[in-house]
Amino acid sequence: MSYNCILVSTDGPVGLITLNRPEALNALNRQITAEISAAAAAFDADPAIGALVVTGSDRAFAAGADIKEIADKSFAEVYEENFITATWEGLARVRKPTLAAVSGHALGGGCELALMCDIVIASETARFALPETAIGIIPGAGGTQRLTRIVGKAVAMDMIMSGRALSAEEALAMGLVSRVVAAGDHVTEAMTLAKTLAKRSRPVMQLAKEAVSKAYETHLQEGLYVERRLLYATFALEDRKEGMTAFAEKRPPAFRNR
Ligand code: CO8
Repeated sequence: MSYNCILVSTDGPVGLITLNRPEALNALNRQITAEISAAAAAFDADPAIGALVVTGSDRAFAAGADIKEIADKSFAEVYEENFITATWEGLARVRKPTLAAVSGHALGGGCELALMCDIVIASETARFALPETAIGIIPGAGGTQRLTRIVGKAVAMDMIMSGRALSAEEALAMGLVSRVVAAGDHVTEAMTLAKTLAKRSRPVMQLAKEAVSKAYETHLQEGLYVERRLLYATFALEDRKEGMTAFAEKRPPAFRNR
């Protein structure tokens, strides 16, 4: 299969997916999310592959959902398209070990994409944030659920309500990431770790993953369902339209609370 928005390669038993929309800081449009999910599913099904690494560029892992693509959507459209569920969640469904190698911006959906992976390796330049409320929506690809389970209510509320960004070191202290490495070393570190994991027994790794995931996924599906309904509801607001239009026009938003 050929892809337009991602680069796909292998190094021995490790599959590497590199987000490749540099003109938009790897903003996640429908095509790139579909391609990430398709590539992840293909690696998951490939018996030669034992682990997957997902990365972006040095400047941006991903700067969130593509605001320009969704700016004109209505509630009916995002609800009918089942916007997130339809293409975004392929990485979360992979049964083999998944690693995110993050440098630069991991914002909104980009942060959520990293949180879908089992292990997050950060470059010291990485910054994690959920800035959605500033443009009139709420996180919708697991941010309110996965982040809260990892960092707890206080930090999750702070990040989601204020858009506060975490540095790589803060993310390490709070458990979002497991390793911080020097700028530029994140992919090498992730690939080296992925090769180690890929050499272990496949079923044992999958069982370990399933067991750890269960520790915090119980009731997650319910939480994700509620989150999605509430995200779609923001598309009924004039303020959501204003937030995204203001971003595209490079001006501060003028919210009218409706
Ligand atoms: N969407 C679309 N385009 C983007 C995005 C984005 N999220 N982020 C950056 N770009 C584009 C810019 O518009 C710009 O394009 P152009 O050159 O044509 O103007 C290009 O990428 C480079 O960006 P900047 O010039 O802004 O670069 P800076 O270094 O000045 O700033 C930032 C980098 C801080 C990352 C800045 O671009 C920014 O704030 N981006 C938006 C971040 C954001 O708000 N992300 C959250 C998006 S919402 C989300 O992820 C919710 C997920 C669920 C959605 C479900 C919908 C139903």
